[in-house]
Amino acid sequence: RGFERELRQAFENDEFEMFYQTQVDTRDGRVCGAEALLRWRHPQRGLLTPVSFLEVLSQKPIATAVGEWTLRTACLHAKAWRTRIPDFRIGVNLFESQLRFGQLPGVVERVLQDTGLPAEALELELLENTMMRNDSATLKMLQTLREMGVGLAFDDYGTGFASLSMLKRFPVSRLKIDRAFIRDVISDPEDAAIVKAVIYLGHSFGMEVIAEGVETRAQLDFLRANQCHHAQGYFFGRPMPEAAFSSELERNA
Ligand code: G
Ligand code: G
Ligand code: MN
Ligand code: NA
Repeated sequence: RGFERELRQAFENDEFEMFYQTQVDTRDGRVCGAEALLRWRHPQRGLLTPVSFLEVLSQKPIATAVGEWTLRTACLHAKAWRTRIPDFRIGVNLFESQLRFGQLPGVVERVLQDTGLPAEALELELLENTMMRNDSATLKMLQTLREMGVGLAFDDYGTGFASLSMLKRFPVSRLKIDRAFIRDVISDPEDAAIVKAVIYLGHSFGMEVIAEGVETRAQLDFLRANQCHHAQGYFFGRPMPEAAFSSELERNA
């Protein structure tokens, strides 16, 4: 179809670009990582966020190539940022198709080798629908990645149909609390209860927990008071191009 051809052309023309959003340690406010976020710099329509193209892209064969490119680009940038922040980590979102053919551990290993980024510095973000595929091949692949030292984050945690037993079955190393629960966490006692429960749940499983969508000081204070050690959101910074993110690190480090 037309849109698929357009996406393929865009990829070949280098119109895709990675943006980065800061992740901080709530205990001391230090920058400890970033999430890599895909953007399309469209020659006519300007800068496009994934909402306008991700659904189509993710269902096309080209998603696997784009996914490998995002991984490689993000790892290359993160490698440079680790000279400023030695324990800097980079989060990279995966397309479902990247888990389909069993090649992901090999791809990740090659990218880490080529870029010189240590495995502990990479965290792959998975949506529950990816893990809900729930076949033993996917599970084995995720275990291989964890054994390599790569982190696995459960993205948008709490909004979908994931059962608690998935936390037992899958080798997840971090929960990302969906921003839907953070938005009203100060005013809505039910959201507050959910957030506290997810923090407790994650820690009980030996996982790290990061809150998404933090926009205010009050939300940050709540998270810190409840032992949520990591946070991400507009309060700390918007997603920004690589050069802008580098300058921010220079100013803050
Ligand atoms: O901030 P943003 O509008 O970029 O995020 C929109 C959604 O697109 C998020 O849910 C995020 O998980 C997804 N997304 C952003 N970048 C990537 C990417 O590089 N690969 C994949 N698979 N998903 C991404
Ligand atoms: O789906 P995922 O959580 O991976 O993608 C993050 C999405 O959330 C991106 O679209 C990003 O631009 C957006 N985002 C990041 N921080 C905030 C925030 O503090 N508030 C809101 N409303 N959106 C955010
Ligand atoms: Mn994500
Ligand atoms: Na999310």
